[in-house]
Amino acid sequence: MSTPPVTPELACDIFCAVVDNFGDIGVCWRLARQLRAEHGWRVRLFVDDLKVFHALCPEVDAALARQEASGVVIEHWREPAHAGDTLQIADVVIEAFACELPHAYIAAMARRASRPVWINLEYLSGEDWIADFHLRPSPHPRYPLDKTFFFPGLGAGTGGVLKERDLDARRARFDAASWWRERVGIERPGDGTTVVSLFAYENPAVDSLLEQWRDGDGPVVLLVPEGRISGALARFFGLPKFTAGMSARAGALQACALGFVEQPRFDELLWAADINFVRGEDSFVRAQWAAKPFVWHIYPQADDAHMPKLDAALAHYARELDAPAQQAIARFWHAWNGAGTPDWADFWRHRSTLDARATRWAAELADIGDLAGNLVAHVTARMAAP
Ligand code: TRH
Repeated sequence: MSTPPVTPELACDIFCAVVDNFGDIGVCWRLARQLRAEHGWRVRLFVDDLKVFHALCPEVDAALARQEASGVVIEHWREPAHAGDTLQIADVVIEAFACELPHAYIAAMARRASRPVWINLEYLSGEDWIADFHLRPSPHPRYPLDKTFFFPGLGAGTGGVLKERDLDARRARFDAASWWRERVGIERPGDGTTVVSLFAYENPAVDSLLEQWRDGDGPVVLLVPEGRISGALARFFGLPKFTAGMSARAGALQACALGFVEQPRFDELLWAADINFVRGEDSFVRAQWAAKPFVWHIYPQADDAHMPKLDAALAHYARELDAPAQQAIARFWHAWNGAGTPDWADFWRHRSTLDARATRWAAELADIGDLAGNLVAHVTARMAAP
């Protein structure tokens, strides 16, 4: 649900430490743009790794200490003590994924006449306990400051997930034919072909899946953004590498490697495909808004701690499906995450059920309200409180 701006000039600082890959900055960059564009907030984004940021936003220059893109001020967060050249403390401070704020900054927050609203934005999870912990305050041990835990989630009572106001309209306007010519360099495949997008970490299950697509009855076009899975594609096709612009064929399978594109264009890949393999956090969310069947390669954690999160997401997404479809999707998602061997035919025979569910699920998820709007509503209520 969208909320009008609290004040046009409300200032917000977002701190983001890039742990690995693209998800940390991916989420923060999307949130920063949305707070600026849709809620009129004045946003500064502190990021410790501008090279990774550059991949998502090519206009970011990794050599600059301070710059601006899409109306957001971007500061290179160089060392833990650095928090901008001046210690101007914003009205709202968002610490993403429990990255530690500079001590000098926290001390200055405590000195500020009107205390900032301090939010710890957590990682997304579909687990039930999220709703109980969402918006819980945690007092600072030394300063008169409260930090509030903001939990993105897939169910009622959570912070929801990010969704731009114009996303559905952009999806409706998507010109698939032009996209295929421009990005893949071939004509859009006909209805008899299954188009699969593959954004994943290294995955031992991919060889078996590639074999099944190669030996299957129907043609499959596989779109693979260059990245961690590209080596497996190269080995499968007997190529030295599988980089942007390359394509390869084997049996019923044609694979095309795509270059990494700026973040706002990533959705187009998901709209162009019939089914999307996604990973981490942000692409997982975008696949849900694409309203197409998808398979999640969850970020692997020690001791299989990620498996309950995978099952919690399945419980939301696959609820309502009949038992055979529910079991097939669970088998396939588990196999893609290391438990078993993926069986494409067993999974894809439920295609029409999965198509219909994907559309309904996108509507259900939208009912929770978008994360940026929910965050703004929370801050507005906090600031209005006596
Ligand atoms: O890259 P990810 O695996 O990110 C992460 C990190 O590993 C992080 O540490 C972890 O905590 C988190 O997952 C859960 O996957 P994710 O989250 O999907 O982020 C990928 C981003 O890259 C997403 O914002 C989309 C973007 N992207 C582009 O902008 N252009 C592209 O061409 C592609 C393929 C992706």
